[in-house]
Amino acid sequence: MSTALGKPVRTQVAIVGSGPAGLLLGQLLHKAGIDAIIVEQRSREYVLERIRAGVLEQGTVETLERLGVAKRLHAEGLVHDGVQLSFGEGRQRIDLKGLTGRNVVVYGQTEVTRDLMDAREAGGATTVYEAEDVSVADFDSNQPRVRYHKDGAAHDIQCDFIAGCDGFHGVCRQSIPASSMQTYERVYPFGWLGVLSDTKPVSEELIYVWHERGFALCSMRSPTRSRYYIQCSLAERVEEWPDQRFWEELRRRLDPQAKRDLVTGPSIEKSIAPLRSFVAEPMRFGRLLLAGDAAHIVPPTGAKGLNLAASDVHYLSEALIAYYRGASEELNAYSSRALSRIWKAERFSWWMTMLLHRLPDDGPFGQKIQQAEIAYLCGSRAAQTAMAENYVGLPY
Ligand code: RFL
Ligand code: PHB
Repeated sequence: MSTALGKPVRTQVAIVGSGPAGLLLGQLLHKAGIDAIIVEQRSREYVLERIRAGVLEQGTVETLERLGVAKRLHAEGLVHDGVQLSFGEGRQRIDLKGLTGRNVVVYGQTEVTRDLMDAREAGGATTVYEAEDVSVADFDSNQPRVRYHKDGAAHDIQCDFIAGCDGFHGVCRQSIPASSMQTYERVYPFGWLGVLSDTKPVSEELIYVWHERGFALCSMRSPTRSRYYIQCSLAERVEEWPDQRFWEELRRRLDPQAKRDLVTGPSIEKSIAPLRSFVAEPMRFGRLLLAGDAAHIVPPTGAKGLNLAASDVHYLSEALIAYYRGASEELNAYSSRALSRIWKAERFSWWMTMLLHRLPDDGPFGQKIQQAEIAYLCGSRAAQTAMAENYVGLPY
């Protein structure tokens, strides 16, 4: 059986992936009058249902504001001026606002995605969902292409540039010759078991928990919806964690106040995520430009993944806009500009991960060092400022 051939389509920038990186880039280009098509392998509903990040840096919020998609974020997002560190019996507040003048906003990635999708649809821009066998070609020439199948037909998009916004497992990074790319990776020997529940959050601020049984995080999505995580072994399966076992284990790791305040209830989502640090350099190969998780991964401990996707596409959109105005040098600088910020966020995410998790191979010495570092953090305004500066997000 032969495959029907769709009419070749032309656009300026073909974006692969409709996660936060692809959708944000699409809006930034649209606002500048640059034509872009997004090609996404999943359905719109699937993309919207993935429960992921929850904490937005001010820089991310400012980008959404400039795009005119922050109305619901301002109505429903929770502004957090501090985060809490809990360790055994005690708790320390890190005063983000007091130490840096900045804050973060708790607003789910699913909501950001929905707002961006709605704006894109209202602006009449094209997104192809459920594209099969997506491939990228000829990006070492001036006429790159994105190909895919849909509804039994083969499609071909001709473009000036391809933006690889297709996440860690996407096709774009994998299409770059390995000899042209250097990768750096650390896989952590544990995961996060996450639960979403329609219960009142245990605290008004996020609590990051160090405990000898392992890390825990108390987060939220709204005043009535909580998001909790506990460190687990990678051998563990979700089915082994009925709700009651999860709540008992979480409670064990909390400080006395949080133990008392914890409200439990049925989970509405439960999943295990592995933790990884990863960077691919450079982020440009010819006319293929990578952004977001396609180029780098951070462990979620610092809440940086979505925010890095936002800063990448900020730099990338500036470079593409400059190109279409006749200044092509900015595209050459894209990778190094983005990587400079990425490595600092990689360092911070690694640091928070190593400080707060039980490290199976580190033994009692490692635990003592963690405790000493937490005690130092509690007693030093300078150390708290360093943490706060990174948590609220370094400047673009
Ligand atoms: P995404 O979101 O993975 O989107 C990539 C999109 O590309 C599509 N795709 C393809 N499309 C076409 N053809 C192909 N061959 C394709 N292959 C893949 C996918 O279907 C998808 O729609 O990457 P993007 O846009 O770079 O965004 C990155 C963020 O999603 C990610 O970094 C964050 O979710 C990480 N993260 C957090 N980040 C924060 O900033 N703050 C947080 O609080 C935070 N918490 C988290 C997190 C990630 C977590 N998990 C599940 C890994 C908490 C967790 C538990
Ligand atoms: C979340 O709410 O999902 C969340 C918050 C902070 C993190 C990671 C995840 O560091």
